[in-house]
Order: sequence, then C-alpha cells, then structure tokens
Amino acid sequence: MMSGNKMILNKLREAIVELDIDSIVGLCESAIDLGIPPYDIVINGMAKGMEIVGQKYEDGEYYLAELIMAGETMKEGMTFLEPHLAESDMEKAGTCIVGTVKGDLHDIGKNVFVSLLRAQNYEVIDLGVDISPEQFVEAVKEHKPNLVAMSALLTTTMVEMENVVTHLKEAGLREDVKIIIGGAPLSQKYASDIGADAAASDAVEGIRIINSWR
Ligand code: B12
Repeated sequence: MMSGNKMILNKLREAIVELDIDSIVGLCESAIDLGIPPYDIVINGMAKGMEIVGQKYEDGEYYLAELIMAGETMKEGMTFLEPHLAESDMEKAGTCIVGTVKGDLHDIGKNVFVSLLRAQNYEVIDLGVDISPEQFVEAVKEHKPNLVAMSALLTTTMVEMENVVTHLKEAGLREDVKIIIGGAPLSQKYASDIGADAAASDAVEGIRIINSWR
C-alpha cells in the first residue's frame, strides 16, 4: 500500500501536470501537516510535475499557455512554502547574486534554486532573466557577494556564462566570489572550461555544493 507521504507527493505532481492552481496551496498545506520536509515537497512533488509538463511540451501535447500556467501553479505553491523553508533564527550564511544569462528567459528552475538558497539563510539578490555580463558585474560591485550563480537552459545562451566570468576577471572581482552555474545543458567539464567553480544539474545538488564551500 502506498504511504500517505508518497500519495500526497503524487497528488502534488499531478496538480502541476493538471495545471490545478486552485488546489496547489491546499495540497502543500496537507504535505506540511504530514511532516514532509518542504524540500521534498518542492523536489519530489512539484518539480517532478514540471518535468512531466516539459515532456508534454516537447511531445507537442502541451503548448505555451500550459507551460506558463504550470509555472504559475508552481509559483503559488512556492509562495506558500517559502516561510516553511526559511530558518530565520540562523546566522546569515552568505550573499549570492543570481540571474539567468543574457538572451535566456527561462526562470522556473532558477526560482526553485533561489527559494532553496533562501531556505539555507543566504541573502539572495535575484537579478531576474536576460542579465548581461555588465549587470552581473555591477551587482557584484554593489552587493559584494561571496557567490555568483548563473542559470541557462539554452545551448545558445550558455556561452554567455563565459562572458560573465571574463567580465568579472576584467573588473578584478573574480577572486572575490565562487561561481556556480546551473541548468539543463551544463556539465562539470564546461564549468572548468569557462573558469567557473562548479556546475549543478539540479537545484538540490547546487545547494549541496555551495554548502560544501562554507
Ligand atoms: C518552460 C520552458 C519554456 C518557457 C519558459 C518559462 C519560464 N518562465 O521559465 C518558455 C515557453 C518561455 C520557453 C521559451 C523557449 N524555449 Co524553452 N523550455 C521550457 C521547458 C519545457 C521546461 C523548462 C523548465 O522550466 N523546467 C522545470 C525546471 C524546474 O527545471 P530546470 O529549468 O531544468 O531547472 C532545474 C535545473 O536545471 C537546475 N537549475 C536551473 N537553473 C539553475 C541555476 C543554478 C545556479 C543551479 C545550481 C541550478 C539550476 O535546478 C532546477 C531544479 O532542479 C524546457 C524543456 C525541458 N523539459 O526542460 C524547454 C527548453 C529549455 N526550451 C527550449 C527552447 C528551444 C526554447 C525557445 C528557443 C523556443 C522557441 N523556439 O521560441 C524559447 C527561448 C526563449 C528564451 N529566449 O529564453 C529548448 C532548449 C534546447 C537547447 N538545448 O537549447 C528546451 C530544452 C525544449 C526543447 N527540447 O526544445 N521555454
């Protein structure tokens, strides 16, 4: 027989796939009441649903409208979960600048990463999407972070990550920060090729790497 935890995670996954924005908060609430860690609710519940939605989009079964709706549904759930993810009595773990690189508008995965990072008590400055190397450099000058995290989901935009590293070097700021890159098309080899410190293929792995630097 399926456990209550597994059942509610399946329901969360289904709610994302069915674009059921009206029931997502209630399901997240039930999962919290069952004592499921907020991390699991995101990664093993809602994000699994997003994977299926992505697959349906690629198969031509879902279109742009469904993708956006699925993203909105996930956002509703994340908004509810954020206070549960936060452990505010902890000391600040560090400061991280986050952005999706120039030319790339994908932000669902980046937003998952941002929520998980905030839950680890990092101060996160989320620059948003389509962020130029100049904007990354400006933000590093202004906020003096110890981490820079970049997201890219397109093979055509991942090259921008190298431009950001180059601009940081030229500004004399490269040694002040650790750089992690994330998103589907990336690899550890690519990270070392462009002079970043690490690559992560999912948000939880990214958090694990960042925590190992503390
Ligand atoms: C949703 C989506 C869109 C949405 C984006 C909405 C939004 N607000 O983000 C819209 C419809 C706008 C879109 C547009 C396009 N898209 Co699109 N899109 C997708 C789709 C279906 C899902 C992506 C997603 O959100 N997944 C769910 C999240 C949770 O997963 P994730 O993004 O992978 O993030 C996880 C990890 O990668 C990681 N992560 C992500 N960022 C970071 C950062 C750090 C620092 C760390 C540590 C981790 C991390 O953590 C996350 C959680 O674990 C993918 C296909 C797929 N199955 O992935 C295509 C896909 C990425 N898109 C693709 C394409 C081609 C496009 C378009 C060019 C389409 C077009 N012809 O117009 C445009 C480009 C627009 C632009 N300039 O960016 C291709 C890319 C192909 C390639 N290799 O280059 C894909 C792979 C689809 C395909 N097979 O063709 N897209």
